[in-house]
Amino acid sequence: MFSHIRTAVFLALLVPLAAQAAPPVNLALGKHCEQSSRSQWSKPNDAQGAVDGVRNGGFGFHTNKEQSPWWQVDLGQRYHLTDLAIYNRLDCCAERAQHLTVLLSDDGAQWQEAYVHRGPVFGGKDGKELRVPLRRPGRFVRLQLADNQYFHLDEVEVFGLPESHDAENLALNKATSTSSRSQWSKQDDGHGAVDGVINGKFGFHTSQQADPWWQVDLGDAYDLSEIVAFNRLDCCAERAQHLVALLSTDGQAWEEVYAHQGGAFGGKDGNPLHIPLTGRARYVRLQLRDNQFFHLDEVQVFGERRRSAQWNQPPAQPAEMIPPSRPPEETPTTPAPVEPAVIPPAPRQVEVAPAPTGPVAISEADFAAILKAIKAAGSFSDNKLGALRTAASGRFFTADQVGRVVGMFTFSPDKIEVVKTLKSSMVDPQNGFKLLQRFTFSDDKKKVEAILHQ
Ligand SMILES: [Ca+2]
Ligand SMILES: [Ca+2]
Repeated sequence: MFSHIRTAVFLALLVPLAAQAAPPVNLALGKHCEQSSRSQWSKPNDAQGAVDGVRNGGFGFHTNKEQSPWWQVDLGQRYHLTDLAIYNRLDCCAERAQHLTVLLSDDGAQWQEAYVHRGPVFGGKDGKELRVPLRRPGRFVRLQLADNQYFHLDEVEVFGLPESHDAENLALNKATSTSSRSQWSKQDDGHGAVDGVINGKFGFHTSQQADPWWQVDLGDAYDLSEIVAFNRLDCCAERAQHLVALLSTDGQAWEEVYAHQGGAFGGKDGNPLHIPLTGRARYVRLQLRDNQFFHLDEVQVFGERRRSAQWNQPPAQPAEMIPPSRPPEETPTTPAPVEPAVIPPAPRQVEVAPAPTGPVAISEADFAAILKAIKAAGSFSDNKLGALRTAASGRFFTADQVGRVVGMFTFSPDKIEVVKTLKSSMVDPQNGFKLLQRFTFSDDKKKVEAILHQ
């Protein structure tokens, strides 16, 4: 009898908890699609096959063989896009889609490159679909191959939030606390996860204990939509794999709203843990269900205070063209303390540094300063190119670094100008071909090739 009552009370408590985790909505489902060409295997309305909700390992759409074929969907309005899931066909030819670019547009005419996949071959229905993290606005999403190839996919899903959604990181520089400190802790240790620095190292570090936690006080109650947790990547990422998220309105009573079911997650490498939320809270806590050290690089919390505050906001800035796989690198003001007890895993491959035979490429810290200078020059290409020329004068770069500068520019003529400017400062011209992947259209690729061979 009493056990029945207890069960009823328990269920009554459980239901609102379960309602907290909302499955993300596929914004692309049933929306209008187009593609660059049709093939003999195309159905009527061929392009719609990628947004029909059917994932069966076959092809949803199929273009002809051509240079840089594409497929696109019009979401009907601008969204703040969070990520894509791209399901390849598995019955044949999955490798044809391995060099794939994601482009975004507000009007279907001007496109910005948002992500470049350079292999490996990805799967689909087998659970190995390509997940593309985005954090930028857009209405049209285009996928385009870099090759002269047939283009076909099983299904494409697009996730995001209505544009009115306040996408500001609410946790940035807010008050934090942790369950314990370690010998590697800094003053105000918890702050390291909300300092805006994402560098692959630990922002905070507890001691080893049962169920260690970190929390942030957002300062006010918000309707929360997402937590993004960046793991440390230099060591020990697996320690955070039994992670749960808890929310509270008063810092006293906590509700567990998420439990991570999976292995170690990434961070600065473009694979942070995305925790979708619905619910109102002021305090956010992340906690391990382990007897373990707890350390993360950075934690971002997204949500909005109230809808009425959204109406008079200025339009969102155009998306930065830094590929999402590389968050801006910053140099921490104080070097992270060395952690003597932790032996980093042995590298899988021993990299033998080539003997220095010529100029040495700029350090990552100096390179980050150059990226900052370009960013600070504003949105006009001429100013950005001017800042680049000033900052880059007399320095040397790897092809990879040149590619990342190219990625900061939106339009092809500017990107080509970057290659022209930096070509003679490249320490590894043999890797110049990698720059071609930064360009979508074959005409642009040809121009870049010509510059590289000058
Ligand atoms: Ca389909
Ligand atoms: Ca940090």
